[in-house]
Amino acid sequence: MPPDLLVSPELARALTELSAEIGRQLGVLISRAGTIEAVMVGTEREVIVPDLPNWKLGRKRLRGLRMVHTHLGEDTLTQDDLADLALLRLDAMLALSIQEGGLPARCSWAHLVPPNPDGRVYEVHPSVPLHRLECDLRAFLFGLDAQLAKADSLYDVRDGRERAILVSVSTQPRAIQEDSFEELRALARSAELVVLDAVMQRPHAIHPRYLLGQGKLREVVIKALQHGADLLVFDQDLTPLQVKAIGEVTEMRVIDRTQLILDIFARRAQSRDGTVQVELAQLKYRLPRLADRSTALSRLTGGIGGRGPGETRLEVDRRRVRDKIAHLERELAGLSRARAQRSARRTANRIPIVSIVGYTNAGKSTLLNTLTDSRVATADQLFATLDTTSRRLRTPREREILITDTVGFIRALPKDLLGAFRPTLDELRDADLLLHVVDASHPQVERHIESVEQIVDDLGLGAIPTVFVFNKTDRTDPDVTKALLARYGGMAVSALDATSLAPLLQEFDRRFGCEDVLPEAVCEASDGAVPTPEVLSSPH
Ligand SMILES: Nc1nc2c(ncn2[C@@H]2O[C@H](COP(=O)(O)OP(=O)(O)OP(=O)(O)O)[C@@H](O)[C@H]2O)c(=O)[nH]1
Ligand SMILES: [Mg+2]
Repeated sequence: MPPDLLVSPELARALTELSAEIGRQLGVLISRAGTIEAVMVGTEREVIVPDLPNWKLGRKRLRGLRMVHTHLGEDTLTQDDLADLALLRLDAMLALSIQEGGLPARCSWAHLVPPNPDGRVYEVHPSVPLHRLECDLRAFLFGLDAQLAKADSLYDVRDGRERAILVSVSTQPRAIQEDSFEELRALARSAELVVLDAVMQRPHAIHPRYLLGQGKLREVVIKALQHGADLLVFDQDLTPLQVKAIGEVTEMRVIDRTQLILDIFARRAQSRDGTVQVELAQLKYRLPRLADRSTALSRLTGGIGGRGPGETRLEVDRRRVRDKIAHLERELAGLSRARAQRSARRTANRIPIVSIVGYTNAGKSTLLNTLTDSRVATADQLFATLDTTSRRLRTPREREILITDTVGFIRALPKDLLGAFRPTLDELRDADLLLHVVDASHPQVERHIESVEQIVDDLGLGAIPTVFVFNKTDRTDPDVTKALLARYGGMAVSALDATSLAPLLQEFDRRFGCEDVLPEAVCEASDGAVPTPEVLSSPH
C-alpha cells in the first residue's frame, strides 16, 4: 500500500465488500511500512483488537500501527473506537461505512494529540466520502511524532527519573483520604518520581480486582499514555493479584505505598546494617508475591519498586529467597550482638542516652546537628535519615550525654520494614530519655503524634520517659504552638536556631545534671542486661 495513504481504495473496497457479505465488522491493523499486521473479524457492532505482543509500545509515543475497520451503519467513530485509539496508542483510527452493493461509502478518522491545557486526548475529523479523504499520511505522522516528542521534553525525560501517576481509591472519610494522598505525594518526591497526575476516587464499593471502576481505570490509562507515564502508584496496599491485574490492563508498572517506602529506604540505606535490613524487608515483602513471578514480578525490573535485590535474584525460587532471608537474619543477629556489646560499654560508662524519635521530616537530624554542632545530612524530604547516628553533648553544667538520631516514623509503617528495622530501633531501648520531635507547623500534627506514640508503644518503648519537643515553631501559628504545649506539655523550639534550644539543655541538666542521679545498679548492667528505664531516669 502506498505509504502516504491512510487506506488504499483497493483495501477499503475489499473490507467493505466482505463485511457486507458476512454482516460483521472487519478490521485491519496496518504498519507504517504498509503491511497488514492483523485482520480482525468482529460482530455486527464491534471488533476486538487482539493482543499485540510483537508491537510493544515501550518508550515510543505511538505504536506504529493504524486501524482501519468497517461499520455496518454510520461511519461515526464510537466511544470504544476512540478508547482503543487512546489505550493502544494507535497512529490513527479510521471507520468506513458501506454503500448498498458493498462499496465504501463515507469515512471518519481520528488521531491522538499532544497533552494540552483542555485535556483533549484526540482529534476527530469530520466524516467525508472515502474518495474525498485527504491526508498525506507520511507528513502527518512525521508532524505528530515531532509534536509528541516536543511535549515529552517539557517533562524533561532525560534526567532518567520515572514518571508516575498517583492513585487513591478509598471509602474512608474524605479528609483522611486526602491527608494520606498528600503524604503519598511527599513520598513520591522523596523517591524522586516525576508526578504527572493524581487521581482520587471515592467509590461506593472498591472494585475487588482493579480498585478503580473500569471507566475510571480507562481514564487513568489514557492520561498515563498521554503524559508518557510508566508507573502507577496506589496509596492503598495492593494484593499480588491486584498488582498483576492492573498491570495487565494498563501495560504499566504498578506499585503500592509500601513498595514505594521500601524503595526510598533501598535508595537511602548506606550502612551495612541499613542495607541488610532493607534487603530483608524487601525479600519478606516479595516472598508471598513470588508464586506467580512469571507475570507480576516480571514487571519489577529496575527503577522504582525494582531496586535492591537485583533482577537476577527475582529469578530465584521461594526456597532460595527463604535461605537468603535466613542468612540475612543471621547477619543481622551478628550485627546486633556487636551493638549490644557497644551499648553495654556505654551503660558501664554511665553516659545517659537521649534518643530522638519522631515523624519523618519533623527535624530530628537538624536538632541533633544544632545541639552537637554536627553535620548529619538533613533534607526537606521523607526518610532523609535511615542510619542511626550518636553524638556526645556537654550540657551547661558539664554533664556529658549521648544523643542519638534515627530513622523517622510514618503512618502505617510497613510491617516488614518495622520488623527488619527492629535491631536499629531496639537500640532505642537503651535510651534514658526520648525526645519526641514534632513538626508543629504540619497540618496533621496531631495525627503524626498519634502515629509515633503508637509505634513507640509497638516497639515496647512506652515506659521510657518522653519529652515533647515542638519544632519549627518559627513558622507555626503561635496559637497552635500554645495549644499543643497546653495539651501535651514539653517545649517549643526551632531546631534551626540554637538559642531556642536553651530550655532543652536545661532540661538535660535537670534530669542528668548531678552525677549521682544514676544509681550504682547501672554499673552492674555491663553484662548486657538492660536496666529498666525507671531505674535510669531521674524523677520528673
Ligand atoms: N523552618 C524550619 N525548618 C526546619 C526546622 N527544623 C528542621 N527544619 C527543616 O525541616 C526539614 C527536615 O529536617 P530533618 O532534620 O532532615 O528532619 P528529620 O526529622 O531528620 O527527617 P527524616 O530523617 O527524613 O525522618 C529540613 O529541610 C530542615 O531544614 C525548624 O525549626 N524550622
Ligand atoms: Mg533525619
